[in-house]
Amino acid sequence: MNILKKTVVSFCLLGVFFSAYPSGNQEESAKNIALFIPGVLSGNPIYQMLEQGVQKAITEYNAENNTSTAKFAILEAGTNQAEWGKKLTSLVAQQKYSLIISSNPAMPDFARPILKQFPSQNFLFLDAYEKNNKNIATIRYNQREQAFLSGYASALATTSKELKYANSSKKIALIAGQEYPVMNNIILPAFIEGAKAVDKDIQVEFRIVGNWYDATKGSEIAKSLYDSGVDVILPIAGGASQGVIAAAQKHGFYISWFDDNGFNKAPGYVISSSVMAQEKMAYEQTKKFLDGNTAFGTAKTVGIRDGYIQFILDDPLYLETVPYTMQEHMQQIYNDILSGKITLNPPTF
Ligand code: RBF
Repeated sequence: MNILKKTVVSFCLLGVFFSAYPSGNQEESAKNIALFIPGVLSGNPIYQMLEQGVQKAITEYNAENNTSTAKFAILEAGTNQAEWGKKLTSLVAQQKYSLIISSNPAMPDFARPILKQFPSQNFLFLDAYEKNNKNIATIRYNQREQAFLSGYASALATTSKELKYANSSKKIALIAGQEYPVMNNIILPAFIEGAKAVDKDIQVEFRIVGNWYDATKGSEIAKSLYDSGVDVILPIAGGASQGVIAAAQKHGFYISWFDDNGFNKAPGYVISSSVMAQEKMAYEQTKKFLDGNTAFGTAKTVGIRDGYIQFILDDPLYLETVPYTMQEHMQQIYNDILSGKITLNPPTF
């Protein structure tokens, strides 16, 4: 039923999408942007931030230039990844969009074969890394820093004597939507690295949901981890993360949150938020494109020192939930990365 609903919704959106913009003249099409969501917006802050940033840039551009030439359309490609290539191809085949914006590490793999057929299409991919492709601009976040801080906070929480649900098991976990190279080679290893920097005896469990929407499965996995002694979980599973949060509130364990500020998702249960400035990045990069300044062919990595990775240290719910000594430790490690005392570059693989 749920899947059926999702399919209907994406077809409706597709309908709007295909009929929204009659083919314009050359100048108009130069400002026509398509936003390709590899998944669904609902329950996925990473895509919602992307959409908000692009929307803001378009609105601002039109207001500043007293025009309506900049337009954007959204295609939600849905949760069936087997269809993404086909959907992206039909989007490109319309030859209506001077730029296709998207976000996730797999996007260059989908774009590359399409470029053979449509060599003039340009793409901007955030949360992705593709070097030396003249049609593609990519910017990824330093997720070694982001996940290291999550691991560090999770380890401080599990070993804390002052946190109500911490059981000193020294067992924490990461639940991911699926396995992919950035998860296996950067995020998980850095989560472990951060945890072990606090206490080398911390044990890190890793589980996979198998998709980015099944909250029931997320909840079941979280419950079984909790039963085995895990008291802090980092969910990176899109809509399925909601199930992990529900389990935390039901059984009593902590959540380490990723990508956006998650403290108000379950007040008292969220001990950290390690965030990426995806909305800001989408806004800036869309503006840059509208001004004709996108650096196609480049691959950039941005992190804490650039202001695109942050660890939330001042949210009232953080200050309320987390013991003062833990806040001090987090501030210290954050400062050490910011000052360059600790360097955490993402590995190449
Ligand atoms: N993250 C989400 O939050 N929601 C998604 O639907 C989602 N889908 C993904 C699909 C693929 C093929 C890949 C490689 C990653 C996906 N991610 C998704 C993970 C996302 O790119 C990022 O790694 C995490 O959000 C952590 O920052």
